[in-house]
Amino acid sequence: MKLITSLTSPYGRKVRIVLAEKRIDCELVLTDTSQPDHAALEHNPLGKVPVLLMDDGKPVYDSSVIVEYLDHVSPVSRLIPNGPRQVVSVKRREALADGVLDAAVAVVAERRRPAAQQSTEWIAKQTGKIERGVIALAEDLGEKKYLLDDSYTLADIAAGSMLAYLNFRLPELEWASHHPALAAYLHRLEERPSFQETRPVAA
Ligand SMILES: N[C@@H](CCC(=O)N[C@@H](CS)C(=O)NCC(=O)O)C(=O)O
Repeated sequence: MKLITSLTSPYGRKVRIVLAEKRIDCELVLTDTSQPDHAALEHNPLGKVPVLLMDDGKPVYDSSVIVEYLDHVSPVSRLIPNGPRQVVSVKRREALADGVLDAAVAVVAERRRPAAQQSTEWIAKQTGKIERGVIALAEDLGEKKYLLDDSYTLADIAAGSMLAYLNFRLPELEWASHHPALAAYLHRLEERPSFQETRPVAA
């Protein structure tokens, strides 16, 4: 298998953490989606990373589909528990984390446009999604160790990748000072080898 991604994509990081936790070998193919002919375009009409190429070359996207596939491919360290209620608990939290990321990525992209073309209303709307999403996550976590009580799941990987991306690209949001229990949770997650091996690299 091959994973087309960048080292800064938080969605790609979620997949890389899952690969590490499940000890699945996968070649990384690094690409830069800001270039007109980047590698993902040939396999994903949306032109987004990550894209997983299965052994027969068939592409899988987006990140939520890839991680579900990977969890089924190997029984090592199951990250999506059995049972419809458990599955939906994990996938709903992954959707929340990915939705916050969509807003964060939109803010980062908007800020890269020439100053005169940037929309403060658009940035404020996206920032509202980020703030409400982080509050919902903090309330959900409460004082628990993981989002699903004592079980480390895909929900924690998605949440950890998202929170670390906020620190990486939007540190001025200072979410950690408003949510100390969530900050301690991220700190615990970042001690895991899978998180340490996949830290984003400034591009
Ligand atoms: N829902 C997608 C989002 C992927 C995404 O937005 N990736 C960004 C990089 S962080 C990208 O490829 N952007 C390039 C573009 O949208 O053209 C997923 O979960 O994989």
